[in-house]
Amino acid sequence: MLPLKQVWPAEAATRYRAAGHWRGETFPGFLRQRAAAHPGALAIIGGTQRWSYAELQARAEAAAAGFLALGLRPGDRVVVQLGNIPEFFTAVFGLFRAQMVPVYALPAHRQTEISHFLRKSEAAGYICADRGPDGFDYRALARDLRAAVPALRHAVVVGDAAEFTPFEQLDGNRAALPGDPDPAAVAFLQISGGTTGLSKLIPRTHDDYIYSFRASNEICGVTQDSVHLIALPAAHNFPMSSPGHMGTLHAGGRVVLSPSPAPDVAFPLIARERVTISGLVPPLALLWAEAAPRTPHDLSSLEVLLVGGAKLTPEAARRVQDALPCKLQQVFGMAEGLVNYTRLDDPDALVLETQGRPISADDEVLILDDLGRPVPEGEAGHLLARGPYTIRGYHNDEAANARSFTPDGFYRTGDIVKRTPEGYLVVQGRAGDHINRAGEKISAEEIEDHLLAHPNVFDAAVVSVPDEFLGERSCAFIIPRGDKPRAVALKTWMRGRAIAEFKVPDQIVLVEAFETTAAGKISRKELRARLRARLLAEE
Ligand code: J2J
Repeated sequence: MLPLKQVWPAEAATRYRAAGHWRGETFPGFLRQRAAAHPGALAIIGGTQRWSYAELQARAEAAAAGFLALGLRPGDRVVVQLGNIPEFFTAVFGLFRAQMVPVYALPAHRQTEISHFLRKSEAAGYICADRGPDGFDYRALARDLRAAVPALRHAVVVGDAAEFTPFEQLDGNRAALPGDPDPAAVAFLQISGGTTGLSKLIPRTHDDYIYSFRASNEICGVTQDSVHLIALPAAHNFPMSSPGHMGTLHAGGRVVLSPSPAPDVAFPLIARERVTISGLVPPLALLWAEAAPRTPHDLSSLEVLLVGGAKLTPEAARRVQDALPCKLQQVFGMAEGLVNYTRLDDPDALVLETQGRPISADDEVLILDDLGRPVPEGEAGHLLARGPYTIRGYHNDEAANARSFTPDGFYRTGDIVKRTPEGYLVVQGRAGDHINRAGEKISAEEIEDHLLAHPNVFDAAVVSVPDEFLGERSCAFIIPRGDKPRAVALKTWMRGRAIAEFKVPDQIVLVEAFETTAAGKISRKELRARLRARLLAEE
């Protein structure tokens, strides 16, 4: 099994420790401390369950002992595919406690994605629920995974487990549990937005990740009095750490799980639990803004709404700010590390028109032109970042590492930004060809590869198109071969590829040929840009 590592140069690590960023805390360690200090305080509220810190800790310990009893070993990776249910936390803290490594998948992922995560991480286990809120049967997926990935030894299912291990019955000898992990060790693998090809795995350490949400708590005002509604998928990096459920648990606050971000589900929960903070992607923030003035539910407990994951335009930001009885905080982050926030006491101009500034004084940010030279202040360029919670490399992916990191350790974010005189970043767009569909990142290349597998597709180019609701939607340009495929049939066929539904192209346009220059071939990137321009000109 390839070892998991995330290594900062010794000089940087020493500096981050001396600055107090890395404090030697670990996930099992901080949960144990909260449970000892405030055993009766509520930690997790979801469905009909209301768990105190002591209860969460006890359940995590039982799950940890159960994982060991199954035959999983410390260091084993386990893909966790759970929605916003309390068992997500039992699973994840149970794995941490047993020194196993969660690999976070989203409920929307299907066999194509999950088998990639299993293989790339060399996982020995998979945890899912029996069914999703949409009725999808994850046990059928678990069967397919077992057949496709022989190294997968254990599938554990929350709810009706069928032939798999029932999650609820996990237990074992707690005396056999290992001690706490090394704070510098990799705690989990997060999933990248997948800008080129399939998603990459992001190794995050206890030290670096805990720093990112502990510092986020301070910036977002999260304390033990906070009640945080998790309306986005809990496994996504934003609701997990900016400041997210992990930040909230670290502070000793309360996490309320919403099975859906829709106002008719989230608003009653806000009123009932007196929610103080939540985080949303821009399209959902606009939905909330639309619904808030007419809702019978009392939203007056809300103090902060974080919006990020995709660009919130100044106009949209104003609508959100005007309609909701709380402060708007923009957040521009990435699972690889760097997170920027507008601050709660910032003037309107910054809150509405920028995506904030970095968390840490030790975040190093470069804005470079195409040739790698710093752009003049105020001009747009490529954003690169390095710092105490930005990774230095992906897991098991030399080619991606060579592309995505500079020799001196800066991560190339792929985002195009400019910096205001106050040092705040404004996102202008991105250099790569992914589609940011309501915060879900879709790699154009990955979708083109699927389309090219269709017998009647000669060539395919996938581009992003501005969309009033989603921010961006995907459009696939297809040159047919033989019988022209129908758009509906192609979409159905794409679904048959066992991919997340959000990756199925929103729009399909059949064309005779792709425009090429007199010189003949043009790059994929240039081709996508031209097709996008053509579509916009026609609309
Ligand atoms: C424009 N683009 C944004 C924003 C992210 C906090 C918040 C978000 C994420 C996230 C995260 C944006 N305006 N406000 O992990 O901790 C785009 C950029 C970025 C990419 C990262 C967090 N906020 N983006 O969205 O790993 O293109 O993380 O590089 O999913 O989302 O995507 P992801």
